[in-house]
Amino acid sequence: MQIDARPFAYDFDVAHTALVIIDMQRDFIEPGGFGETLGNDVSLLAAIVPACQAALGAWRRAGGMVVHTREAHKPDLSDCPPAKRLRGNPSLRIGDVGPMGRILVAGEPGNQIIPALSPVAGETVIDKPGKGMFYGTTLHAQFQQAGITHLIFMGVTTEVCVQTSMREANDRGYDCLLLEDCTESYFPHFKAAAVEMLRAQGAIVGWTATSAQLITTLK
Ligand code: C5J
Repeated sequence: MQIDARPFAYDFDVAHTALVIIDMQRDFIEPGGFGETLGNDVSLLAAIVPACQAALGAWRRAGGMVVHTREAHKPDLSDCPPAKRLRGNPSLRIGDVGPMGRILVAGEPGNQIIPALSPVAGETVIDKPGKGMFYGTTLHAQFQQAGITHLIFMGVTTEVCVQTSMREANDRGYDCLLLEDCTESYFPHFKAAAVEMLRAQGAIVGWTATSAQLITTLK
């Protein structure tokens, strides 16, 4: 299959491609969660949910592999370096109790994927302690075992966990495509810059396209 992507056409086949959904967690997307507590307008991120649902629905119908990631630490925080915990808002750090449970801790209500994009049986769910999806996870081995060579990305936030994961994937040899309308940042100019730099210099990190382009291609 081929998508008329930017900066040039992206070729893939569903059997060797995974749809990767980065950190669409309640704490980042829902009002009253960690993201809002930090002073962010979460409605910006919530606005991409319908496009994500449409792309995920089409991908599921096509029978492709689906991976959901969560930024999540163990309850004892043994996988959270002090440098990460000490960064950010001193009154609400990783592991502290926030509006939806302990911040970025596995199993807490806010750490769950939003109901609109809930994983279904057979889909892979990865808890990652870092911003990138390969750091401290078995995902690369899982992709190799499944014969995955291409990755299509959605999720939040564009310039943090999405971009880091795409860069990690690019270095491991995957051909990566980002669905532009299925990713968002609390800072729109950060999203715009991240999208530009990922596809610059002849797709130095990867390609970009829209969910509509993917859905049309899969039909
Ligand atoms: C993600 C973050 N998921 N911004 N985390 O991007 O800290």
